[in-house]
Amino acid sequence: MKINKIRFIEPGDRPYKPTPLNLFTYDRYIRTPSHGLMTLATIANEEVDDTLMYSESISRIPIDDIIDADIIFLSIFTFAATRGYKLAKFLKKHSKAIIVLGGLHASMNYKEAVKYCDYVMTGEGDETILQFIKALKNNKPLDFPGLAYIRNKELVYTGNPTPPENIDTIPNRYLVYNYHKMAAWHYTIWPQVHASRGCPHNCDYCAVVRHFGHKVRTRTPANVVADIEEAILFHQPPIFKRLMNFLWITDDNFFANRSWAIEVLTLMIHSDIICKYKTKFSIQARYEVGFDDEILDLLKKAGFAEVAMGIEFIEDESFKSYHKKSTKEEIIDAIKNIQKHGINVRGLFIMGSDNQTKGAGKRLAEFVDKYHIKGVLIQSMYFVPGTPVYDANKDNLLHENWSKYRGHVVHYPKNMSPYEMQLETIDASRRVYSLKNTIKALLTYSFFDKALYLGEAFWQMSVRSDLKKELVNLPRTMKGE
Ligand code: B12
Ligand code: SF4
Repeated sequence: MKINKIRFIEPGDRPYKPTPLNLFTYDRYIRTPSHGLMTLATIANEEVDDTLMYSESISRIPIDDIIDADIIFLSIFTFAATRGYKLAKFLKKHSKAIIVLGGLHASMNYKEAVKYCDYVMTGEGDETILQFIKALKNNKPLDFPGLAYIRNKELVYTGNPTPPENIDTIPNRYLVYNYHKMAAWHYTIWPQVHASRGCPHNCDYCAVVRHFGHKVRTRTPANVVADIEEAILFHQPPIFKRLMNFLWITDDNFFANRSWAIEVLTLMIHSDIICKYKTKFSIQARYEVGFDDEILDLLKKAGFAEVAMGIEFIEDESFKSYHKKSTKEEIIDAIKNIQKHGINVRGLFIMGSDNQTKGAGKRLAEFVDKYHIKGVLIQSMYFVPGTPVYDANKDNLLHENWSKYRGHVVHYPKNMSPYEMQLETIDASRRVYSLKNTIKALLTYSFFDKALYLGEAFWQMSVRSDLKKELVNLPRTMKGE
C-alpha cells in the first residue's frame, strides 16, 4: 500500500487550551512533548517525508490534518490512556488510516489497548517503527515481534521485541507542530534530553523498569552532548535571550553506568556549552550518587544546579516493603553530601505506602524543611498492571479510571481511608510551599532558585486544587468498614 502521510499523536491528559496562565505557570501539569514519540517521528521521517507530530501537551490537534493520514501512531503513558483510547476510537471511526497505539501503558496492557486500534506496538519502537512502515509499503506480512492485533475475534501477539541497542537518534523537535513557537515564549516549557534507558534495580512500584528492562543502554556521549546543544538552541526565543536556561536530563537512573556518566559529564565540561548558553541542568538520580565525590565534582563543573532524588519514602519499613534498596539514614547522608558540593536536592516522594500513618504529610514536609530540600514532586502510589504493586493491590483499587492515575489516591491504603490519604498529600504540598517558606525563598534564594520556587509554588497550588476537587469522590472509610 502507499504510505504518503504519517501522523504521530501524544494525547494529553487535559488537552492544551490556550490561556495566559500557560505563560508563567504550568496550567495543572508541566507540559513538554514526549521525547520518545518525537524520536520515533524522526525515525519515520527518514522513510516518509510528510511526517508530523501533534502533542496535546502544547497544542490542539487539527483533526482535518489527521484524518487523511495513512498511519496514525498514538503514544500512551497510563495517565493519558483514557484520552488516547478516546482519540483512537474516534479516528478508527472517522479515518481510513491504520491506527497504532504504543508506549509504556499500551505495551504493558496490550490486551486492553488492542480493543481501540488496529495494532498495538509493544516495547521501544526505535527499530520496529521502520519495520512496520516498510512492511506495509511493500505489502509484506506483519509478523515481527512486538505486534498485537485482533484477527477473527482472537487476540494475536507476536511476542516481545528485543530492546534496541542503538538509541542514538537526536529527535527533530521541529517535527512537533507548534513546539518551536511555544518553546520560545513559554518559560515553563523546558528543554529535555533522555540519554539512557533501563535500570538494574527492581522497585515494586516502578513501571519503567518493566518497560525498558534491567539492562542499561546508553547513547554515545557525543550524541548526548549534541542533543543537549540542539535542545538549548531550539528553546531560544528569536529576539531576546531567555532570562534563564534550564535543561532536564530525564533518565531515571543516569548514574547506573558510572563510567559512561563520567564520559558524558567530562564531554559537557570540555564542550563550550556551559559558557555559551549559561544553562543550568537538572538530573534524576538514586541516593547513591550522593556518596560519589568524583561524580558530584563533575556535576558541579558541568553546570548542574540540582539532583532530583527518588527519595520516595521517609520510613525504613516502606523501603523494605517495596524493595527499594535504601535507608532513611543513607538518604539523609547523601542529601547532605550533595548539598556540600553546592548542588541543590529536589525530592521525589511517594504517598500511600502501607506503612504510612496519619500525619504522613506533616512528617514529609518537616523532612523537606529539615534537610533543606528545594522543590518536591509528591506523587500518590501508582498501580500499573504489570508491576508487583498492582498484583499485590488488585483488590484494593478504587477503580481503573486511568485519567485519575496522575497524583490522586486510587486505592485503599492500609492505615487510612482514601479520603484521608488524599488530605495528607494536600497537606504535604501546602506545608512545603507555605507562606513562610515562600517568604524565605524570596528573601534568601538566588535569582535562579527563586524563579524555580515561584513557578513550582503556583503549579503546586493548581495541583492541590485538583486534588481537593477529587475529595468528593473518595471513600471516607477504610476498606471493609
Ligand atoms: C520526562 C517525563 C515527564 C515530562 C514529559 C512527559 C512526556 N511528554 O513524555 C513531564 C514533566 C510532563 C511528566 C509529567 C508527569 N509524569 Co512523567 N515522566 C517523564 C520521564 C522521566 C521520561 C519520559 C521519557 O522521555 N522517556 C524516554 C522515552 C525514550 O521513552 P518513551 O517516551 O516511553 O518512548 C519510547 C517507548 O515507550 C516507545 N513508544 C512510546 N510511544 C510509542 C508509540 C508508538 C506507536 C510506538 C510504536 C512506540 C512508542 O518508543 C519510544 C522510543 O523508544 C518518565 C520516565 C521514563 N523513563 O519514561 C516519567 C513518567 C512517564 N512520568 C510518570 C508520571 C506518573 C508523571 C506524572 C503523572 C507525575 C505527576 N504526578 O504529575 C505527570 C503527568 C502529567 C500529565 N500529563 O498529567 C510515570 C508514568 C507511569 C505510567 N505508568 O504511565 C513515568 C513512567 C515515571 C515513573 N517512574 O513511573 N513526565
Ligand atoms: S531505581 Fe528508579 S528506575 Fe530503577 S527500578 Fe527503582 S524506581 Fe525504577
